[in-house]
Amino acid sequence: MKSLFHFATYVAIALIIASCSCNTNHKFPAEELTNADDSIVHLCDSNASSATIALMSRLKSLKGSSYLIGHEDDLAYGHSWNHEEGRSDVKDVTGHYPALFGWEMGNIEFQSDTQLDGVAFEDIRKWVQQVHKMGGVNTMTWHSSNIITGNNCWDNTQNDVVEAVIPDGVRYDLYRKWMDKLASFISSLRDENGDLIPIIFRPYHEMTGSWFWWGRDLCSPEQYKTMWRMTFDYLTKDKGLHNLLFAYSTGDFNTIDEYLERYPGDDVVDILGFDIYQYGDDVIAAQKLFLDRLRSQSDIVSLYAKEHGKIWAVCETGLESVGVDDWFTKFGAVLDGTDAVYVMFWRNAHDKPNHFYVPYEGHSASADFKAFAEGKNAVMLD
Ligand code: BMA
Repeated sequence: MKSLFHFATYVAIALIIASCSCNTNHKFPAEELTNADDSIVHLCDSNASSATIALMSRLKSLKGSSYLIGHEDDLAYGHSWNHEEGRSDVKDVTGHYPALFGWEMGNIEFQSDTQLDGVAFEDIRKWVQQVHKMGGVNTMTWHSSNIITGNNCWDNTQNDVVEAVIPDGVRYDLYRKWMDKLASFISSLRDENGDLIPIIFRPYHEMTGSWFWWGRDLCSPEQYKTMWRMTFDYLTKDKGLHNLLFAYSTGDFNTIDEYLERYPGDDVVDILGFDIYQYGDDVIAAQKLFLDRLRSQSDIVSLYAKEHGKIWAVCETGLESVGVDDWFTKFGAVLDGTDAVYVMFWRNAHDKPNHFYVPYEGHSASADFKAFAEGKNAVMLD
């Protein structure tokens, strides 16, 4: 008896130590709400599924205390590797998977087997399911093509593409067919019980710039808002997709008026945010400017979110090639002072050696990224 008791005690102590040593981060609460209180968790889609309400509730619980760390295409490929089961540059460096995973839908409109960066939609479906099972969050962008020319989303040579896709536009019917393709893929993202997996959908992003066909110089604010509302209604009402949280993410802006110029309304945006990148050859000087921008943009969005009962996130960010060895801890120091609920770093391409936004194993900023990921407010998956 005695030795058994001792053995059990040792096992319990070992388990506690083991769980402490691998849980350096805040935990992302996994419990699903059974009686979600709509006065606390209010979603734009009044018919949102319970899993979607639960995701919002989990995200809300982070506000002001911690943030998820995310990475685009994390499981699909990384710097110099492609499609290796279970591999992730983030995990290689930190020992943990990110808590949020970004996926791109561009080319779904052509019923292509692969999206615009060459990842098979079939694989994305499998990874979305895997992430959901691990307790992580999936977010999605759609760099849809220019429907007038058939070229990609960066064809910004016309200023009538948004006008063409909204009701009464010359490509309205065709655009609905494109949205059908997207809807049918989203509808295939189901868990083991056949229930739709919640997705943070972030369409028509960086609209404060003009590099995409939906950009600032290429449509009026009213046209942009109409396109957003049309998309919201089509996916949630016509297509009955009740697993979507809608995220509005601008590019750079200086004032709340600039931020809200194309904001379609609190009733069709669940999550606020912005995409922000560091540019400039003098990386040290550029980082200072970048962090100043991060601080001021965060303050603006955070205030609006607070006043309107929303949560917000840094939806895309990074420094291409990570040319500063303590970039992440400096970034983290600023983020720690905000109430963002997640941050997503952009992709580590497998076929463009300089196109990566988190360090890979052996990179000189790896230790710094690991320290950031183990920071007091960062949430990763075990
Ligand atoms: C950009 C780059 C491109 C990519 C696109 C969509 O920022 O990463 O290489 O095709 O995003 O994912």
